[in-house]
Amino acid sequence: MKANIDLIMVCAGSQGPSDKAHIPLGLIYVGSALERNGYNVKIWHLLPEEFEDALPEIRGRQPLWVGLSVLSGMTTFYAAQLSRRIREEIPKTSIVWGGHHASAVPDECIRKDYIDYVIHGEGEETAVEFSDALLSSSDLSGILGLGFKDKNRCSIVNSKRPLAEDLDRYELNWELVNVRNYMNRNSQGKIPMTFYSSRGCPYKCAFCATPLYTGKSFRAHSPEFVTKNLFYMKETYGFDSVFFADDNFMLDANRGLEIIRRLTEGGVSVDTLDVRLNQLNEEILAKFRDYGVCGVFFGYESGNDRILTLMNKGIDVDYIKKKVILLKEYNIVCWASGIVGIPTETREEMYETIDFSMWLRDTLPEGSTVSVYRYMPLPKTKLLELAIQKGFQYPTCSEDWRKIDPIGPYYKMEWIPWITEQDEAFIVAVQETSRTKMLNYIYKHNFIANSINNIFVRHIRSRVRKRKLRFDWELRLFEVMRDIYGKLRFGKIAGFKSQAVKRGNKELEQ
Ligand code: B12
Ligand code: SF4
Repeated sequence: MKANIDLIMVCAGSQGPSDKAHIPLGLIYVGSALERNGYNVKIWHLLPEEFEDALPEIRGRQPLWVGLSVLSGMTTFYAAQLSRRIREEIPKTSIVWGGHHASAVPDECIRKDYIDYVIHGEGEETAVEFSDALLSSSDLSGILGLGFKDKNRCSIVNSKRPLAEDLDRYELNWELVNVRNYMNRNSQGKIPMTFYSSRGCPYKCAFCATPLYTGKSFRAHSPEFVTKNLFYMKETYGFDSVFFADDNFMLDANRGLEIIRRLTEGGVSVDTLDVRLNQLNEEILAKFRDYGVCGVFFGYESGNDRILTLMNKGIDVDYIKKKVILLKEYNIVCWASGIVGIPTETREEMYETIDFSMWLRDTLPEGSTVSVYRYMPLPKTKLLELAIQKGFQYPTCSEDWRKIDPIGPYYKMEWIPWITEQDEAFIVAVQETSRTKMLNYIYKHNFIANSINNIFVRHIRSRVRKRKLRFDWELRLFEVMRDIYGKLRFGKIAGFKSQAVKRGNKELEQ
């Protein structure tokens, strides 16, 4: 072995332990590439409360470098904290940031004193070239996709590395993680795993960061590669279902359907796949139904046409409605997601989205989930420019990133000043209650959970329709239900508190 390398998925998203249910695919790709090239890799998947316990073992391994996978938001803040602790504990080890945040703003990251190197863009090849160069103390200036500090501590960010065309050459070693940690039964009694079968998206939704990293052109694993890996996971561990987190699984419809067919015939059902509504038609939905595709995830984003245009979504409310009615006809369970708090969005426009989300919930097949998220201005996105014009305070340090989060834990949304306190309390209350559908997952008590949930949701809806902005006892009840859910599903209380709602309500009272 050439050297030890430790890779850490910093798991500090607002959804806490449930974020840890997703296998850290990015690190498995990077770790497998390093391992193939002679490095001894260990992957860690850490919640902030697990950082301290992991440090002694990392120190004991004396890694050549420790790599952190970092997303923008709360994770950025915790990744900075962890990096500082690694620096204190293992001062000789180099600290490398990779992942979406590091890729979006490598120049910002490399200036931090707790970051030695940044790998921006796809990490498989850069990580190997960088490790070899570090080991042999070679020149780093020619390594595409790398950011570093030169002898004078000046920050240098090398050019981007071209995106990989042939994804199949990235063989995956799943045993780099404890696969069993990612085995959770869903409401159908199946055990789904997250998989990413293609990269790239040609669309240009103004709020979305994805094409910045995965590129505009569609690059895909072959059906053989996908089925080989998923059948391996079925035979070895018992995963019998899959969630495709691809940017656009159905962009190449023939390939998508071929994968679904092969998987279904081999006993792996499709739990959910990310789609754009314009990729669905009757023929495709009929196939989904025949192959038993359980659900699709799509962004309806808004219930207002002006906002949809601003988002550059390329579809309007009528179009969404037509597709939703089709989904209902074919009885495809959906995960639909909307966003409120877009720059320039008025209160009435926001309410239209909330009303539309209730229409969606009524119309979509039983078991569907409709979630409304707060707008999160992501680095380098089109909408960020407008957000800044309208007063968004772009974080100047990693600490500030913790305030920017689309779900929780409910800091005051001072970073998007076009949202008033009152709106904020309302949005958060709607968000909280719209997520009660997660109780569906309590598979053993599905009927009871659903019944409680439905009564609860009916009550909340009538408050939303009447624009009643206070949700005191309802939110307390919701917190109890969520804690029960956390306990049953993850063995621990999620422990989220709706601070903003409480603060918002308090301020409304004054
Ligand atoms: C699955 C997914 C999740 C999962 C798993 C997240 C994860 N960290 O893997 C869950 C549901 C937990 C999740 C949560 C969130 N997500 Co998410 N998620 C995705 C999704 C759909 C796919 C990610 C994926 O698996 N890609 C496949 C792998 C192969 O690629 P990869 O992870 O990018 O890794 C490659 C490179 O980035 C790089 N790399 C990655 N890490 C490292 C580390 C090192 C050291 C190196 C060298 C290289 C390297 O090499 C890898 C191989 O090429 C993307 C959208 C997308 N299409 O990418 C959004 C996305 C990553 N999520 C996003 C966001 C904002 C979030 C949340 C913050 C939202 C929230 N607040 O709830 C949370 C944060 C959670 C957290 N843990 O911090 C944004 C990130 C934007 C940004 N600038 O950071 C994205 C791009 C979607 C978007 N809105 O545009 N997410
Ligand atoms: S939201 Fe989906 S379709 Fe739009 S740019 Fe992002 S990945 Fe592509």
